[in-house]
Amino acid sequence: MKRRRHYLMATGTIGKPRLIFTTAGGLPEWCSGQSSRTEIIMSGEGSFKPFDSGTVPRYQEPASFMRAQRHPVSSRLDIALAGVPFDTGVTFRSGARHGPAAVREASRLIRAVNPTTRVAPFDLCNIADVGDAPTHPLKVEESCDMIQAFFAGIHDAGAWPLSIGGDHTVPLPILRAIARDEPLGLFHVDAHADTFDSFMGTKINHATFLRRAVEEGLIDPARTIQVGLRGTRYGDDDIDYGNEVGMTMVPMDEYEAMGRESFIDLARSVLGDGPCYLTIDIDGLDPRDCPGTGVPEPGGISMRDMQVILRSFTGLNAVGGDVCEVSPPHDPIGITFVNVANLMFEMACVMARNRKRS
Ligand SMILES: [Mn+2]
Repeated sequence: MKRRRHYLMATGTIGKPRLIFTTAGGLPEWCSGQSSRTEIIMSGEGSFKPFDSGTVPRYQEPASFMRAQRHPVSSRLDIALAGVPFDTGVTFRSGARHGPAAVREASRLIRAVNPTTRVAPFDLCNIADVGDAPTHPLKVEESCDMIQAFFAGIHDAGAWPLSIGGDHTVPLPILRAIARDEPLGLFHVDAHADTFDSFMGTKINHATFLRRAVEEGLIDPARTIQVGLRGTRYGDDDIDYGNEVGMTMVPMDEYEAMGRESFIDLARSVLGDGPCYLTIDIDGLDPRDCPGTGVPEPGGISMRDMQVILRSFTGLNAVGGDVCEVSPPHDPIGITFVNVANLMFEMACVMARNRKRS
């Protein structure tokens, strides 16, 4: 049978991609959107719409974040989705270097419109998957330099980054790239405070990223709120540092006592109107929802609460975000990655709404 080639063609302005058939015949009408070989042609004025799952089934084509188009970093982008496959900064179980691949795969399920806020991020903004930051699997500091350079490219192009790690060292080089001009507020979900000074003689790892970021003037501690802190601890060093610099810390016991709505009010008041960054260490969520992580701690935030909190952030001045510590080898069922894909969508909604406030 004569092979038919289909072209998913950019339509000139931001709009729905159009399928153009270059040869006729062969396939029945009901599968006219499919092909064994679909090519995306990007013109100078092309569309950044994700694949339409009503045309190209969501299990088809190589995975990208939320089925976004793959595109190099460009000044035409509002939000750049990126992976950071790096986990040489972990102190316990490794595996988060595989996080971006697993979340890309799971994010095939993500659809277009937020059911609560009705934000449709791909309608508001040009969003594309710009691929993975380069890393070295054996070198921490060198990898940080490579990651920083990659995100500096995104920042210099005028786009806001939304990434999937990688261990929780990853926000440090991202913040070094995007918070050079002014310190950002920080919404930080985590079982651990990540404010140790050092671990076994190393200063750059997933337990120290936030302390380094404050020391380097990248994060404003007065506009920083941490939630989900719990689990057994080494001592008071990390919490003492947070108190010393004036962060707002909400341990899990306090979160439960104050309740979700009061926490949302507190978070909005701490973060204020200035630009802020969102970082979710997936171990901040309860391991029953997100078991795929390197340092699990029982008794965490539910996926449902996290959804509601992020939806309540609509209107927040969020200019970047990440989800880190997503470790595929520790979740053979894969529910972690479905949840993380949904958190990525929620963050994309907050950022897209902020980018297009008018
Ligand atoms: Mn962390």
